[in-house]
Amino acid sequence: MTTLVLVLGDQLSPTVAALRAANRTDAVVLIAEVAAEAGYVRHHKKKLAFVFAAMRHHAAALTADGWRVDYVRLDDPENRDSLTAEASRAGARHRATRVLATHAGEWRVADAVERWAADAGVPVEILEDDRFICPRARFDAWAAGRKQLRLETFYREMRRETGLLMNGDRPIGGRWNFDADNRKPAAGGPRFPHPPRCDPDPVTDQVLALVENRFADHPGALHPFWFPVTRDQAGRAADHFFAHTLAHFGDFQDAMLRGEPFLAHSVLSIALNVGLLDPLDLCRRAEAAYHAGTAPLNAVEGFIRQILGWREFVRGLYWRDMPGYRDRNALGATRPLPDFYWTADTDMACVREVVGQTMAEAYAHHIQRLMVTGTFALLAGIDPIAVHEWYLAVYADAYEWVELPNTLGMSQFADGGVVASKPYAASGAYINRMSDYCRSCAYDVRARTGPRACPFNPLYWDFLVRHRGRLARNPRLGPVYRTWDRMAEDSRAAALAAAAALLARLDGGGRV
Ligand code: FAD
Ligand code: DLZ
Ligand code: SF4
Repeated sequence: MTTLVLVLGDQLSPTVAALRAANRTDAVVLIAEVAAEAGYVRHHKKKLAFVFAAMRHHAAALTADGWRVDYVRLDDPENRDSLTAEASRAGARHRATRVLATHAGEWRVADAVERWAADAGVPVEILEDDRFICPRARFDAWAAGRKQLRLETFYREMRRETGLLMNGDRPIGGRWNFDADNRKPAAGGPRFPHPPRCDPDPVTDQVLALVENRFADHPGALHPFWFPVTRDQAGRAADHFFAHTLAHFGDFQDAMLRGEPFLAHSVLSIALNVGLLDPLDLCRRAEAAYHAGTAPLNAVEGFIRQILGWREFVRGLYWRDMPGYRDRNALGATRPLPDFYWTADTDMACVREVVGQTMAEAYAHHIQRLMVTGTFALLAGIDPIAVHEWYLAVYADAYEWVELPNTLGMSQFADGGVVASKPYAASGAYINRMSDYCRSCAYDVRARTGPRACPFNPLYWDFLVRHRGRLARNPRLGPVYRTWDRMAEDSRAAALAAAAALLARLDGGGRV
């Protein structure tokens, strides 16, 4: 009797459901590097290196912990290139009499595993992935019958259920949300500590050589590679964040600064999303920092809201609304993704900085993703699937369950308002307020028209006019439309003409 335990590349927790249900005495754990997962989008080289290095280290840790692990390398000549083909091959190799799997994090993989399981020839048990704070059924029960799903309502319920930052039934500090305090620009702020750099060991060095050889045509810089790839390293990165950075997290949460990719962000999502860290544990540690007086409430509440609120909320939505969710395109956007999303070759300093940093680090923080590359794509009407595939490829923390609702929903409004109550459309003024990018830009952030006008300005008005039929009824956008209507006729015409010229340049492959 042999049980085959499937462990996928983002299931690198020693207590993942399938391992908990198995027994070291009769189990073989299959971990497989496969071309299909490496290539379903053109993943950034650092992301590939991270996933493979973390998988190899996890296999070694499980072996040390007494598990029999069958690790299939990408360069194994027998490798059959897909997770299900490797599961079949391993099933036959080990004469498996049953298979245990933890539900995959992406619909695409979950569907393939389910279809494979139906005729695997042996019983296949697919267990819920319980490494989240809110079980899927709990989210569905919360969502059932609600006309609108709003983060704030869900988040409050999660606060009550976990007791995080609660004083009985009341939120500590008397408010649920300290977002309004979290909008300081970073220029002139404190020095922001760099997240700790983990030097590659020989295992990671081998992976780096593999990625260098096999994925030379994938985007992004492989070196320097410094991400944590073991639980110990991820734990140390978290320790560093709680000791040195969390206290500033709130104040500068929305800020952007040239040459400062990380500011006061934790950069923990990369390790968290493969299971090297635990979400509830991170929330409890943040709460403990508040009680110990080492971080203020606005920072701690902001951090907890991202994990307990947003991360759980988007995951619940993803599973509730897939597979149809991926095809949504409420604003009918069809333009191809401009090349500068890959090359950073643009005169827009903000986009250049964020794409350049993304290609270097496979990381950008939330506001960079949302309000720079995201907002530009939204205003320019880029096909949401192209935008989605870009985010999925270039960020080391990107898995569809978290990336898709953030990109297609929050950032591109392609779900018509499920994740976000209004589109994150903004003119250049927002970027200018929250960053120092505009100071080094070829464009003038204050100009609305003319050759030097910041592209975000005419595109912002053009976007609102293009989608007036759908958006004017949104109470939060009413005042914006009233401002537009009050503008002089010639100013409005000039803004629309500037937008048309810009979009024509974009379509013609001209420089923007
Ligand atoms: P911090 O700012 O330190 O936040 C702490 C933690 O909160 C993060 O580690 C993350 O786990 C969680 N978190 C914060 N915001 C969100 C959010 N909106 N949704 C879910 N979790 C959140 N996050 C991903 O993990 N993977 C993605 O593929 C991803 N794609 C995104 C695409 C777009 C267009 C946008 C706007 C956001 C996306 N996010 C994604 C959310 C967010 O940008 C990242 O979680 C965050 O930037 C990760 O960096 P950090 O660890 O330094 O986060
Ligand atoms: C992201 C990724 C990559 C690049 N490679 C692998 C792999 O070779 N083997 C594997 O099991 N998982 C990989 N992953 C993670 C999977 O894509 C992930 O399990 C799915 O996104 C489903 O959550
Ligand atoms: Fe970006 Fe416009 Fe500022 Fe240039 S002026 S950095 S394009 S917001």
